[in-house]
Amino acid sequence: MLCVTATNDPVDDSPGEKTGLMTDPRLQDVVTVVLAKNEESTIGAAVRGALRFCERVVVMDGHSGDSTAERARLAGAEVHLDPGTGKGAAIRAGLDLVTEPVVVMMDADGSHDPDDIPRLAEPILSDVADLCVGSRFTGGSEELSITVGQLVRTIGNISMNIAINKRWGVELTDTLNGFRAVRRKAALEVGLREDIHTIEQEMVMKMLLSGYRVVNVPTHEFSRLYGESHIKIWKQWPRFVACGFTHIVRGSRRNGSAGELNAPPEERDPQ
Ligand SMILES: Nc1nc2c(ncn2[C@@H]2O[C@H](COP(=O)(O)OP(=O)(O)OP(=O)(O)O)[C@@H](O)[C@H]2O)c(=O)[nH]1
Ligand SMILES: [Mg+2]
Repeated sequence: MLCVTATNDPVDDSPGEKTGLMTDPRLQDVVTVVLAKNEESTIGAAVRGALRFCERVVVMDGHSGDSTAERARLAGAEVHLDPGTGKGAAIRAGLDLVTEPVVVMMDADGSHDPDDIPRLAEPILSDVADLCVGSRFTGGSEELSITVGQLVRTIGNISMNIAINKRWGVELTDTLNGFRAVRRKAALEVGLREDIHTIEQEMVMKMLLSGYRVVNVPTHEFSRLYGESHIKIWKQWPRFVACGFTHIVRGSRRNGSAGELNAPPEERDPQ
């Protein structure tokens, strides 16, 4: 069914088809959690794209005031309301409610390409990593420095990469990208607490602190197609700095490893 949104663009509300699952049956262990707040123009394409590679797509709806939830359902997703306190809280709630061993997290604003889902999941499915973050620095981005706010975020991202690499002796190129795959059990074990977008850096640092393997693979980032960013960088930057600082100075319980896709896996339960 084709509808017309407030943007006057035709929106496809047809359900997704699971075409990618036929080529790699291991993808049955993967669920995609899509984070969406007021993304009615792009949610359908995001869900249909993800459904090509996953049995199940779960949309965490940030109490959207538009038709995001309805369009997500029409496209074939299971939709849940998030706790209402930000993207981080939505991610934590999503990790709690899914049961699949590998969770891909994807934005709904059209900036992430669902075709990258198998590439993100691969290091976890083949047990060479526990967290795989898409790298915009090796995969390219249309969003790194168009506005002053984006430039500030890019500088913050590079500074965070350098600090994390120095602290844990690793070589990560992007630690803040929300497009990532994680071993669910490990993500639950490290005890994530952040309510807002800071959960992305918290996840990387807590996984490294706990000895989990963190890698990057190249993924391309497109510009958000419609609507507005939910990051209020001029208001939220102190929280980003405080979150980074807290975990970087904390004592290490075990040494993490990163960037080594061929490192021998430690003995751990792959689930
Ligand atoms: N469920 C839920 N999703 C959210 C919330 N805040 C943001 N999102 C979604 O999380 C994704 C990332 O948020 P964005 O505002 O695009 O953040 P960003 O990609 O870092 O910022 P831009 O590059 O400016 O788009 C989008 O799909 C949002 O709709 C929230 O409170 N709850
Ligand atoms: Mg975005």
